[in-house]
Amino acid sequence: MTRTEVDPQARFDEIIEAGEKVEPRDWMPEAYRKTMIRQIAQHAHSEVIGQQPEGNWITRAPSLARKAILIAKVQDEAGHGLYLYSAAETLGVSRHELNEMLHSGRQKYSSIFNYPTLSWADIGAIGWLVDGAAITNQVMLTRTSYGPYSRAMIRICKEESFHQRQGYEIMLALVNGTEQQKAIAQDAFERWWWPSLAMFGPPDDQSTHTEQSQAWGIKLETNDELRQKFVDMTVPQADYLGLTVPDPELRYDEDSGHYHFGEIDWDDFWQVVKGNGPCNRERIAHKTKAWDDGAWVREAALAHAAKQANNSKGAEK
Ligand code: BYC
Repeated sequence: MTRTEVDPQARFDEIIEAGEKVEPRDWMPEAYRKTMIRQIAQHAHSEVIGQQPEGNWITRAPSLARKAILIAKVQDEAGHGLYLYSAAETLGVSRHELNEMLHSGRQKYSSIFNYPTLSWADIGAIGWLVDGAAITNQVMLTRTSYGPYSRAMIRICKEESFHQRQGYEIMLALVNGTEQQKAIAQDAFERWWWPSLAMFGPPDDQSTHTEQSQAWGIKLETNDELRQKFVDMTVPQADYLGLTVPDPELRYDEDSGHYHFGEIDWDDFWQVVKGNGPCNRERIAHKTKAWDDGAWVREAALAHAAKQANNSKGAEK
């Protein structure tokens, strides 16, 4: 083989080994491309579907300021979806195809968005716990091996930190309020705690993709490592709020310097992943309807772009 004919697999391995980024123009193994499409698409779909549980409270936010903040947050999630669909498109798949795969159940979105938002405190709990869990995972992903995904993550993480703070601040206001407000904060915390821990994915010994994804530098930490990091960070925050973690087995282990926590209900997690959670059907029905209702906008935008292109061709002549 001549110097100019570098073996593409060897070049790919070199990039991964050196901790450099794989870029869209680079050769990559087909299985790497498929894994990246699966993960980025699942992530994008989660951002977009994740607007629904929070959007549910925009009309009922308790003040004008809270409403404005919540609108901004939900809008950010739509923006995250757009960065991520764009990153996925660099792998040779269209946003249209990805949406079709989501609607037909061939692609997933995060389990966490299949639970209902029953009170205003749920908006606080989602920001604090769900965005907190998301950041724990996404800070790792800023260093992931696929360039466009890692760069999207840097921007997303900055916005997620604001989201987490706004959620914590809602909880802080509630726990410093009336007895009833404290009670709804505790109730929301209890309902979101376990699903937030499950959000990190199955235990390492049951995770299908972790080993290969670690070898490719896609995942730099495992599901269990990230879950532990999240628990260690969040329990002291719950203590500060005066909320009780709904886990009788929770205790701080002096030797390891970590919190020990109880068993997650993995049957419930898999039921939700399979489509049988409390809100799966509603979420997909709503998402599909929005996609169908928006078809005319996409068609009009395409017709406009074609007209512009035609006009500029005419001007060139
Ligand atoms: N839900 O081998 P594993 C946000 C699936 S949104 C559903 O460990 P992997 C926000 C997994 O797909 C942020 N399915 O997989 C937005 C696989 O099935 P398939 C969302 C799950 O990929 C709005 C099987 O289980 N964040 O922040 O190595 C408002 C085995 O799992 C889940 C991301 O999407 C789950 N929770 O690791 C507020 C992060 N977990 O695909 C906030 C990007 C696992 O073979 N994604 N499965 O059929 C990742 O980092 C990884 O994909 C995961 C899973 C850590 C989630």
